[in-house]
Amino acid sequence: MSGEARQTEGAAETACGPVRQPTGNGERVTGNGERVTGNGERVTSRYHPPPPIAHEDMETTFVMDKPDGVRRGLVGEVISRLDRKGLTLRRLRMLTIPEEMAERHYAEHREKPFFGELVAFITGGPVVAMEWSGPAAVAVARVVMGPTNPLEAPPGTIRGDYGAVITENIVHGSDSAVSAERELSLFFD
Ligand code: RTP
Ligand code: MG
Repeated sequence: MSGEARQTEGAAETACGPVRQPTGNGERVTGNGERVTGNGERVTSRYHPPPPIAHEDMETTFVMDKPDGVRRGLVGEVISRLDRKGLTLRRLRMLTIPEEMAERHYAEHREKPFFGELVAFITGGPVVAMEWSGPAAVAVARVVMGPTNPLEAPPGTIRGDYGAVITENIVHGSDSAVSAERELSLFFD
């Protein structure tokens, strides 16, 4: 059904079902949710709620406020955005990452030209490591964060709203469920 309001006889219909203006003409709602208008017309809601999220869609992901995010006082902002998006905070730990741990965390970038700079940056101040869970948590966290390069991150994302350069993009989020498992065990076990 289109999301546009559609005008029917005395009623506007939206994606969420019929929306009726208060008429004051004796409308009533029956026990099964039907609305009966003053002239006896029966209006059945056409909103069908999505099915409950299947258990297998629930995920856990690793998110980290990087040293620039902590330094700039954005820890609360990051937590608040993930909270409001619907994820659940499970574990949280503040630490300064030792060099060897940083190299393991970013092992997939070991051969990249920016690896040394990346390790120096991530070990350069305290971070806040977090475990978040929820439906499709890995992808959901990355949507909230925005693309890696803040210049490509749209407003409304953490990196789009607060970042300016790719080397200081405020927050890390696992890129897959496998990475999440590895990163969570690195930081919490
Ligand atoms: P992250 O791992 O930190 O959550 O970021 P990401 O998945 O969005 O991006 P990824 O490709 O894993 O890169 C890791 C971090 O490396 C820095 N980077 N610097 N100088 C550069 O060209 C460059 N490219 C990437 C970024 O800070 C990125 O977050
Ligand atoms: Mg990454």
